[in-house]
Amino acid sequence: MNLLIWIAALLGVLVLIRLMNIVQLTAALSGESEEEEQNRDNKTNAILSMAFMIIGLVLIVYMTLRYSKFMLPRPATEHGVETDNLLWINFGVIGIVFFATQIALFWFAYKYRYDKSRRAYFYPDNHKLELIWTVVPTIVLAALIITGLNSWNKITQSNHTDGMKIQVYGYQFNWIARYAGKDNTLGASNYKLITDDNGLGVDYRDKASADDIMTAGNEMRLPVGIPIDMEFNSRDVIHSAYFPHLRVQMNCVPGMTTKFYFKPTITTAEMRKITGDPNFDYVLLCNKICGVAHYTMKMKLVVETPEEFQAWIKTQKPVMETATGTAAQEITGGNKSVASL
Ligand SMILES: [Cu+2]
Repeated sequence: MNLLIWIAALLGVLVLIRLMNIVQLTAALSGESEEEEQNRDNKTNAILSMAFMIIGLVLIVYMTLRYSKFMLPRPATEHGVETDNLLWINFGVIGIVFFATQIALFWFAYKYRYDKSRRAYFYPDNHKLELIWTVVPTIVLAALIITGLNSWNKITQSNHTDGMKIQVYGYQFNWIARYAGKDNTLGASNYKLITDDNGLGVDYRDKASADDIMTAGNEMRLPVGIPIDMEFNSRDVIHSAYFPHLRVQMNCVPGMTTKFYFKPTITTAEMRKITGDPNFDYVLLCNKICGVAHYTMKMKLVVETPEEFQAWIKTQKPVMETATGTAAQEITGGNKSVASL
């Protein structure tokens, strides 16, 4: 089948070449000079390039409007509103420059196509023009970068300490979430302690780990309106924790802890109303091509009221109970009662 398509395409090209030969022959027979013929070709190409520009630009506008429903819904976090604004300012600037340069490019090609009666104008340089097209983009880019950096610093500043501590652990190929529990302190963890039983390498000797909670099943939850101080780790390769609707993304790097501080503002139930999709769910995805099953790294995220969240977290098991004995026993010297602290 493929071979047939290729042969058909090849035959099509051959037919086109023959057709062009015929056109040339008829032109020669009708006594048209080579120059006249070139002029005619130039004009045809100039008109075609204008048509290409108009159709292209119209299609860009049409596709953007037609498929905008596939864009992310409005941000479900406080900082997300700010990053979205930055994004749209960037799109605006890029859009204006794109339309201006494309129209100028095609218009010049059309307007200044070869004309026998026109002499080329020798115009080697213009310092004023060069100054303008250097200074204006410099100012615009500097403004974009400085406002972007300011926002980024505000979002990632390190003195956030009031947030609920949650650790998100990436591994090939899924996620684990660990909540800090009542003391809001995550027990120490160390990659050297990772075993089959203790997937996060939690140090059970650290009392802070006693009330840490690990989520069961492929789901994590967050309370709405409460600041979250999220830590990210990886057990193997670099992953990237990506909550598209929360506008949160952070690399998970083996051997180091990265952080993201944010505050969810819209619950899953509210977002279902906003999007008009009764099956809408927030997700945590991996945004680094991390291996063969990268695409399966997906965890459901539920954002709910603090009351609903509290009710749910009570049903989750402490990390120590999820360790099936040996690991916790070894480290605590067989003192399993630590789990009930
Ligand atoms: Cu991954």
